[in-house]
Amino acid sequence: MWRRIVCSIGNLFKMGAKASKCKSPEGRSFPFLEDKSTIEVMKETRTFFILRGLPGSGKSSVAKKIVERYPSISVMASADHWKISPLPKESETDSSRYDKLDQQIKQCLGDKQIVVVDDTHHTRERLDYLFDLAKEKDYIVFIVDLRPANNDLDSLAKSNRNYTVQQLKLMEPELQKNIIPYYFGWFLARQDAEKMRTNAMDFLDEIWKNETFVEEFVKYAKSDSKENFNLKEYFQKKPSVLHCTTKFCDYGAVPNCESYAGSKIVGDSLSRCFVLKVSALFITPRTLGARVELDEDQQLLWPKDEEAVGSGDQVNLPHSSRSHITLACAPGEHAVQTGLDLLDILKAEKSEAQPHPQVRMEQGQCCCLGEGRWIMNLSNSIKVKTLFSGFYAIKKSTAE
Ligand code: 2AM
Repeated sequence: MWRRIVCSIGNLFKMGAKASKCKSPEGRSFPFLEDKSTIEVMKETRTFFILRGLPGSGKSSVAKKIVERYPSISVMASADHWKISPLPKESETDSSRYDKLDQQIKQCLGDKQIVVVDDTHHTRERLDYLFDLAKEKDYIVFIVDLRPANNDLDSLAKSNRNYTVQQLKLMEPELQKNIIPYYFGWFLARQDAEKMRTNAMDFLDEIWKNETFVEEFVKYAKSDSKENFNLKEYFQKKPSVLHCTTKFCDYGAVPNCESYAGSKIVGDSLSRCFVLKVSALFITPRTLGARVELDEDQQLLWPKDEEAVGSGDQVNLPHSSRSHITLACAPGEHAVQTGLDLLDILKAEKSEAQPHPQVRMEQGQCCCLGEGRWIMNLSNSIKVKTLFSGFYAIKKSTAE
């Protein structure tokens, strides 16, 4: 009966805790209800659940289970509670119908870490409105699709006397569509994101004390005032939620993104936690980023068609070499540049054209690759806890 967010894989990583069997009493499985590691990370993260499906598909029972699983940090906002019918009367507008529910949702965002919205969510307009609310408060969105087994609307209508098959059929086509996000990725838990930000700032502070760096970097930085150059001010454009992109989809416009979004591995991994290994920090005149080295299981989520890394070049890099977290960008630069800078650095590191100057730093060995490109390979890698999901809000800001 339920699709999309299901946890059936034999776990992709463990945080010391043993992966639990992922079965709910009805035989359905959800990492956020059953998987110990995911539950721990959920407690450190802000998540916004959008339960989606026809009336009677089981949304309310899942919503109830989420709230029971996370007492005191979660809240449910339900359309039923406010007597909102999924099919409006002709005289009704969405804004008046949803007024009370939306007031409740807005009040809960920020107040509670986990907000669960129980409604059919069968119109794109409504979803976009909720995606925006979640984005404003930096919540990670989990869409949970609940679909009737074999599309059996007759049984659903029989068990749910408020609706006829015809009415269900009006809502069904939209609910059959997969919602393709702007991008899929691993979103860092709040404390771990803070840890990464602190590490990045410490890195900037320390490297700025090194004369070799200052002299080399400032030459290439895109700044009119080289004398008063300030490294931290230069990198002040920062993403509000740190993440490691797996697949950029542009809401479906990117080739092959539908097959990625519909793949079993993605379906099995949505809303599940993963621990990523950060092995290096790097800086260029354009971006500041963290290199992420994926383990075998995490690589399964890396798009197969992505690399092509180095094709046409002399230096070939392994699959998923681009995986990274954007920490900040220079003025006028977009986050997408960070991955390109990382690939460029890795290729330069591999090429034997010239010896690279090295600087010893507190967290590791820092290497200059010319043209303002520096990478610090960490002596001790940093582990960051993340949740896998999509970013769905319609992009407005240029900082992402
Ligand atoms: P990032 O992964 O380097 O941070 C939204 O713009 C997110 O999708 C950003 O985080 C960005 O980069 C990533 N992104 C944007 N355009 C992209 C593209 N063409 N290819 C891959 N990732 C992209």
